[in-house]
Amino acid sequence: FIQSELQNQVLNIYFNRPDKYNAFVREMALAFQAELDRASEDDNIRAVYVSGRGRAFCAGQDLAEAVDPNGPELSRIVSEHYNPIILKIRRCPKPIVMAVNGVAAGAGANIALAGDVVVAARSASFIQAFSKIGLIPDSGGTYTLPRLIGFGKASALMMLGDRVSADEASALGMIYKVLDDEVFEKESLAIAQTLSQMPTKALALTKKALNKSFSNDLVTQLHLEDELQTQAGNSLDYQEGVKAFLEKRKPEFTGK
Ligand code: LHQ
Repeated sequence: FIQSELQNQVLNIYFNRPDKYNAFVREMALAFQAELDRASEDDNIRAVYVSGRGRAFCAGQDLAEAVDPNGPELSRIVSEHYNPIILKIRRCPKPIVMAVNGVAAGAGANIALAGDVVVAARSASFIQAFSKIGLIPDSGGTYTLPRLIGFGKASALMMLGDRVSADEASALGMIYKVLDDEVFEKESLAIAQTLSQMPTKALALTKKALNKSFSNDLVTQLHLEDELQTQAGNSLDYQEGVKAFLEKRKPEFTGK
């Protein structure tokens, strides 16, 4: 249910259950977690790209599995499938591009929104589908969405469950940008390739600082920046970045 391939230094991960709009079953959730672990641990992977095969990005939890008496119970679906996925995305020391190729619903929407750079094809859409089936938004949605678009809009989208087009999502500040369908795959892959050649350690430290940005006060955040900047300053990529600038040439970052 998950396909992955290493392309240069990018790990491309595809949700691959197209006839079910890439809805998550347990096996798929665990396989996605394993790919995220691999991305975190392998030094040769310097960026991650996540997209969906077929027409959808991901329709969230497979609802047939959710009500299957022999399937995992609801609380385990949250605690063993989605919570670890969101933490693995936010803790991954590599930039993660979420390339939303089609509809992203429920947990599928909130997994997309947890990415570092979220782009969508013009024909894609986002739905906080939970309220329509009597559930609450999970997969970090109640944390992430208000931070992205503000409390009022998040609350309305989560209660009404309205479908938001890619253009609306971009206007709301929910995603980084919209790409035309014809160039979507090529241009979104290129963003991941670009990130993979950037100073990987600095990007990891940037992500660490951003993870704290809405919960720390200013003084604490300034201290954190100081600490993380010191670490960035010790990297070889910092040396190379400054050297290349002074020599008026393109830097060659190694991620070290
Ligand atoms: C699906 C699904 C799906 C199974 C499309 N499951 N088959 C946490 C805790 C525990 C339990 C529950 O969940 C969670 C987290 C969550 O993610 S809750 C939210 C779960 N997701 C939804 O409620 C979304 C359900 N899907 C939809 O509303 C629609 O399918 C959307 C709006 C995504 C797309 O609509 P359409 O473009 O009209 O496509 P479609 O409805 O015809 O779907 C295509 C196929 O995919 C269809 O299969 P079929 O065999 O009939 O052709 C759907 O049954 C299947 N599918 N989502 N979540």
